[in-house]
Amino acid sequence: MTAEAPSSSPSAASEAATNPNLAHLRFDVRGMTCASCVRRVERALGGVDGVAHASVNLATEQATVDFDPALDVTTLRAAVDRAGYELRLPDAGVDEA
Ligand code: 9UX
Repeated sequence: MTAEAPSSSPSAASEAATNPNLAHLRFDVRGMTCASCVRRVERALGGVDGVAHASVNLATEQATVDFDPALDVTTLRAAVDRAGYELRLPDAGVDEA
């Protein structure tokens, strides 16, 4: 007889969505001119593995992203670049408007 218990796979994605230990950063985004651009950038960011939430503001040209701190932010930039826009990475330690 076998004593194996059925193994349930943990859902890493839903865990990340509720993880309180997320990085929360704002990035300048260049190249957006309309609401559809905003959607494209949000989808690009939201599709990156490790991103829990991304919201983009057209007026301020900024993206606010909640993500796993283990995620390399250059991955975010690459995803936005593929969508046709530019995510500007903040300089470390600098927090000026
Ligand atoms: Mo509408 Mo935004 O064509 O580039 S998506 S201006």
